[in-house]
Amino acid sequence: MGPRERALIEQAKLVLEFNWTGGYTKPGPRLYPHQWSWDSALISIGYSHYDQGRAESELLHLLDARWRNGLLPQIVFNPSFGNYFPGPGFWHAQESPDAPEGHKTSGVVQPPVHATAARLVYERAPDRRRARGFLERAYPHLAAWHDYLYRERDPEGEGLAYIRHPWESGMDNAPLWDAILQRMHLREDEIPAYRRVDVHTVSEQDRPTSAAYDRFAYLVKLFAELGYDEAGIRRRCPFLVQDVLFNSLLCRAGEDLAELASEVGEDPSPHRERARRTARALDGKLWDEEHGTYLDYDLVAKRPIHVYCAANFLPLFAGVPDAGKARRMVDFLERGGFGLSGGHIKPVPSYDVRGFGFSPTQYWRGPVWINMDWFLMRGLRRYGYGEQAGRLRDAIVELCEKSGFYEYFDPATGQGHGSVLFSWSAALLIDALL
Ligand code: 9WN
Repeated sequence: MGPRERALIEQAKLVLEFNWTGGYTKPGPRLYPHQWSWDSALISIGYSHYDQGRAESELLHLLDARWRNGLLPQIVFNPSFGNYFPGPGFWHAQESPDAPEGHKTSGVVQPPVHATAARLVYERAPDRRRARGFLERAYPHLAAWHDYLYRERDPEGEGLAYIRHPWESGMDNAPLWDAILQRMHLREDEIPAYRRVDVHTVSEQDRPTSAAYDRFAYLVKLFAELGYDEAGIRRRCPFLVQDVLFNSLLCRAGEDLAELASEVGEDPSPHRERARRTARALDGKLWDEEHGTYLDYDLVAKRPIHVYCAANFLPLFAGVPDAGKARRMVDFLERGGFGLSGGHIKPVPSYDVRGFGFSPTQYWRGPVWINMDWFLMRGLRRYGYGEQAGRLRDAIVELCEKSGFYEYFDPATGQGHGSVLFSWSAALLIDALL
C-alpha cells in the first residue's frame, strides 16, 4: 500500500472518530444523529480492522435495543438529539408490547447484514479468546433477529422475508417503489401532519420528494394505529415486497450465523437450512430469465417489479446464482447502464442510467453509493471476476479521494451529495483498502 492509500485510511478513521458518540457512530454528523441499523453493521466492518473494542460496542449497542419479538429496529434514538424526522413521538413504537425497555426506537427494520458483520468482527479479532465474550452476547440477539424475520415476515414459509416500508429496504426512494407509492392514493385527511428536517440540512433536490414522504409518514401512522401487530399490518399494509437486496443479505447472513452458532456451541443446521431455502427461493421466484438478473416481487399486486437497480445484483454477494447466471448478470452490469466495463460513468450507479426516472443526484434514483459497490465488489470476487471487482474497488477509492466521504456521488461527474463525512463510506473504504 502506498502513501496515498495510507493517508486516505487515516482520513477515513478521522470521519469515524468525528461521528463516534461514545456508544455508537452516527451515520452522518447532522443529517443522521441517531443509530441506524445497517449503517452500524457496515461501520463495525471498518472498525474491525483497527479497533476491536469499537467494532464490538457498535454492534452490541444496536443489538441491546432489539425488540422482545426479535425485531431489530432501523433506528435507536439518542435522547440528546431532537433534530430528525420522524422522531420517537411520531413512531409510537414504545406502545407496542414487543418494544424494548429502556430504548426508544423506530418500528421498522433494515437489511439484515448484522451476522455477516459480527462474523468479520469476531474472525478479525486480534485476541479470539476475548472476542468470545462479544460473540456470546451477540449470538442470541442475532439468532432472535433471524427467527423474527422467518416467523413474522415469511408467513407462507417461502424462504423470502417481506419488507413493509421503503425505509426497510435501505433504499428509500428507489424507482423500485414508484408503482406501489403511486398506487397509494391518499386523501388529504389521511396524510399525517409532519415537518421534515432533512431538507433544511442538505440540498432539497438530493432528497426524496414530499409526495414520497407523505407516503412514508402514512405507513408509519398505519403501523402505529395497528399497535405494531404484524398480522394486522400484513392484512392492511399497501406496501409488502419481497426484496432482492434484503433477502440476499439475509441469505448470506444466515450462512454467517451458522458459523457463529458452531463457535458458541449451538446447532448451526437450522440457520444453514433456512439460508439454503432463501437461496432457492431467490433463484426460483425472483430470477428473471428474460433479462438475466433478479427482480423484487410485489406481494400486494402479486407480480414482479420490473425495475433494474444495482441492488438487484446482490445475490452475487450471497453466492446464490450458478456460474451461468452470474455470467449473465455481469454482462448486464457491463452493458452500459451500470458502467462496469468502464466508459463515461463511475461504476455502479444505484439505478441504470438509461432507466426511466434516472437522476444522477437524487438519492437512490441513480447516484453511486459506496455500500452497493462494496457488496458487488465482494460478490464479483467470489465468482472469480477479479478485474471487474478491481474496478469497483478503484471507484470506491477514487470517489472518496477526489470528492470526500460523501453519502452518495453523481455517476457522471463523481461529485459528492447528501451528507458529508458519511460513516459507511469511510468504513467500507477502509475495508476495501485493507
Ligand atoms: C431513513 C442512515 C440512513 C441509511 C439509509 C438511507 C437514509 C434514512 C433517511 O439514511 O435513510 O432510514 O432519513 O433518509 O436511505 O439507507 O441507513 O444513513
